[in-house]
Amino acid sequence: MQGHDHSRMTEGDAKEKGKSDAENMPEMDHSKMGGPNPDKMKTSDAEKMAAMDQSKLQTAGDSEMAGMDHGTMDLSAATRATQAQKFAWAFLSVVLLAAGLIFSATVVNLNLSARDVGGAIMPPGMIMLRDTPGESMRDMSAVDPRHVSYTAPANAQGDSELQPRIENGFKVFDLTTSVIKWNILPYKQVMGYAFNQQIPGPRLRVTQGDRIRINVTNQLPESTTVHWHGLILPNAMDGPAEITQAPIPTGGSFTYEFTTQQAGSYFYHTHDHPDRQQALGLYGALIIDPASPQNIPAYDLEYTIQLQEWLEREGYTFPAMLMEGGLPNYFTINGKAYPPTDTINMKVGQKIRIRFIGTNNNFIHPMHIHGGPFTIVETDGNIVPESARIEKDTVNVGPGERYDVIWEARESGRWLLHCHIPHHTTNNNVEEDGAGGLTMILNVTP
Ligand SMILES: [Cu+2]
Repeated sequence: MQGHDHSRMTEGDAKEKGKSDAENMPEMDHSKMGGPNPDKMKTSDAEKMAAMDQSKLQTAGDSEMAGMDHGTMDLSAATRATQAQKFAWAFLSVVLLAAGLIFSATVVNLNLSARDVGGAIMPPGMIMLRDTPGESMRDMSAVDPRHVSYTAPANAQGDSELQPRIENGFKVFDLTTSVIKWNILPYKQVMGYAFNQQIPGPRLRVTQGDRIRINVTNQLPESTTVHWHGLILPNAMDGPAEITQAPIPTGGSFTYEFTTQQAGSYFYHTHDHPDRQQALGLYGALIIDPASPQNIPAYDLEYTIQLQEWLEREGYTFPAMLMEGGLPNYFTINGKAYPPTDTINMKVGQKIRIRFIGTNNNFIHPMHIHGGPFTIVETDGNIVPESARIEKDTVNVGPGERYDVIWEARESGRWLLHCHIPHHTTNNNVEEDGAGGLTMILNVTP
């Protein structure tokens, strides 16, 4: 019956073996103690062994645990770690430590050093895997608040016309880049990259045929350049960093010089990491008036619209872009989100020329005007021939595009001009006074 489990015994087994089990019990107990096979032992031998075992226990108990009763003494001996147990714990600890390191190495990019990404604050939701380069992270990181050198008044306006000074027949403009704090709403301040401490940068207005010179000084924490979007000019003056010129380093400057050959609505913007710098505000309008009258319909007023997307979360401003973590939550016309965008006052019968400029960096904005269609008279600075002019009430303004449209105030009232992607007419997904973001009002009176 040795080794036979009682619970597995059948009824027949129990009847048949029951008696012999009872008879063998004392021997089974001895066998559990180890030592010589009790079957082969004489009765007197078994009795001697039992006595010896008893005396061993007694001796050990007396010497090591004097004063304690036998029960406690036995427990203490049972909980004492053996060499094998100590080794097993040490081995398990080493295995767990190694597993922790290996697991971390599989999910964390150990190739990046603090020099690569030190101080960078990343947008929530950006996907950063082991193959994400440090440069990618710096590109999408928040504007470092320590680099802000100026805080614009909450009601400051961008796109203010910069008057040139005349030097040797050149119209000379000075542009300086820097990091500023800028209010896109009375309660919402962003940290942006600005020309001359405003977003958009100052409007440069010249005449076709003018010789112009622009001195650019860079006070950003990174290099930059300026590109003159759409212009016919010497290649060396075109602006793309690393392509036609060395980037202007922090504290450095560069002078651009050319003669304006075209007329129309243009703009200037950074061409050094523009995905970051232009998304943070480095752009401005460049309006070139024609040298002689153009064949376009007459108009009474004009207004320039520059679009931009923003990503601002928890006090940090990230360059908005079409990438995980970079999606925008604010949208501005000339640096302001509705309600504080401009309201244009008109009389019934007046016509306004609106210059839509695609300074927006990532998103196409279908710009719509209520109260009747407009006529597209120029595209990307080029006059649309009279026979090809079309009337529309919505025009897609993609990045880099310009549309000059003429809209007539046919009825009095408050007419909306807005992007037709409704998310772009909210402020962080919230509507205020009926809209937000890319919205403004044309207020027409009789
Ligand atoms: Cu839009």
